[in-house]
Amino acid sequence: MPYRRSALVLMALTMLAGTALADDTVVIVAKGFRFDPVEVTVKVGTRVRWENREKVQFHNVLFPDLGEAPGDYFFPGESRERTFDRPGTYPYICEPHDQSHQMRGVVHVVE
Ligand SMILES: [Cu+2]
Repeated sequence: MPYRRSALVLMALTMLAGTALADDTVVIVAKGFRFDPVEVTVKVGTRVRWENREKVQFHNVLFPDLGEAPGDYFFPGESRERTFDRPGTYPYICEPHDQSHQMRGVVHVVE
């Protein structure tokens, strides 16, 4: 049955690359002072979205290696997005919770 087969393919892709959505967006959940999944592998051009699913806690996303200012805090129900246009390994942290909770993750971008 074609539908079932495509569902299996989607499930496999989801396991490889976080939560794959139809619009080439991969979702990373911020909850319990963790990023989940901690590591994702995405293709160049993929949009990554961090969704805050805490009850009250804010977070941000900072890529220390890129020399950028920390991203604004985002609160429950809010999200942040970034599109990766070059292959590479992109470690990131939640700046206010990196020390106390080791809240960090990695985005691997491949061709
Ligand atoms: Cu945080």
